[in-house]
Amino acid sequence: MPPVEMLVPHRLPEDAKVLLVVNEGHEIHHVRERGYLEAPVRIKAILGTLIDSGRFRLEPARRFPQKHITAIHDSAYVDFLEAVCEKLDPERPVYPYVFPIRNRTREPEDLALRAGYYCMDTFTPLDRNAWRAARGAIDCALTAAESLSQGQRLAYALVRPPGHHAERRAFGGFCYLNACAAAAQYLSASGRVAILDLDYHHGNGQQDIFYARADVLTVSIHGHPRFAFPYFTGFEDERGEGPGLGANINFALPEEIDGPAYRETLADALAQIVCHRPTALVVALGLDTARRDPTGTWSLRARDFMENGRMVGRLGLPTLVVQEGGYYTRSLGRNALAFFEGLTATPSVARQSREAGTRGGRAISTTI
Ligand code: SP5
Ligand code: ZN
Repeated sequence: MPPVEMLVPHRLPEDAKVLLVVNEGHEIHHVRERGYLEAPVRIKAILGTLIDSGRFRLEPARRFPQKHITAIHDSAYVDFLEAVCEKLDPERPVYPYVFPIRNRTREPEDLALRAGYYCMDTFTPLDRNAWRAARGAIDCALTAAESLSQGQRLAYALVRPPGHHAERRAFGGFCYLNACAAAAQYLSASGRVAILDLDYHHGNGQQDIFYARADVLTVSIHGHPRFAFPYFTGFEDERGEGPGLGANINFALPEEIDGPAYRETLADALAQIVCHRPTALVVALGLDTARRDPTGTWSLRARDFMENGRMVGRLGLPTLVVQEGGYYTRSLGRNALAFFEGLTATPSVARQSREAGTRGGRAISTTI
């Protein structure tokens, strides 16, 4: 079979394109410390490749009320983030350094101590624009989620800072607000939802947020916490609690994994998602599973991302993809594009784009 890109018409009709919502203001959050990998160039690298492909339709983000954030985050945490970030000197980010591992009952007054009260590591700073940028990412994810609820079958929230490490009341791992969780929460108003986290690092944020919920399934495929961040979560015996028991599934994989081995686990994860019978799927797309990623140890290549996308697309679910990690700038664009080529290559997605009103003859389905 020839490569997928040769099978798809060069100019897609607008309604056959993937809806793309980009966090326009993301550059305001820029931690300039050497070695801080979560940098604005990540979005630029992906966006350039996507635009050149002609397969995406850009839509501006709409503003959503704060209640969508407090639906998934503790309101004291949200107030803290907003108030503190606005107060900071733009040149002076605050790094947490003391953590309440013995007693969490009293929130300290001192700003740097409060940072530790609400944080899980020492490398994710609070800075002047972290709140505003993270809020922008939430608006993008919600704009894309809303489009799904209006009949769009596939949307991509291309955002930074990432969100999947942000828990109900904690930031860390370069994340402040959990955009994929906000989108899943939004979509859960109209039916069961599944989150599939494909980032190299465990999706502890949405695990924490939905741990006791049966209606939102959280699945994560990641490097085993014995060697991979966030180190203290992501074990396979974390299965949910109360009504949510069984609705959290972790696949903790070894340090070395290639494309075929990864797909064996992905197939298991997708089978679990089918069992949950969701009405919508949120994919937390980390590209740090790629070869040469400085935070990961795996070796996926563009063709693997395409195959992964193809497998996810075969579920035939309305799908929202939210960008998470991925730090090897040179391959970010091609790997993201390959994932979407795979996603849109499936007959089921093509069938849906016909239903969504794609003109006959130019539909993706006619070429596959
Ligand atoms: C969203 C995501 O992929 N987060 C990944 C977090 C993994 N971080 C690895 C730890 C990096 C610590 N480096 C400290 C650099 C600042 N001195
Ligand atoms: Zn990651």
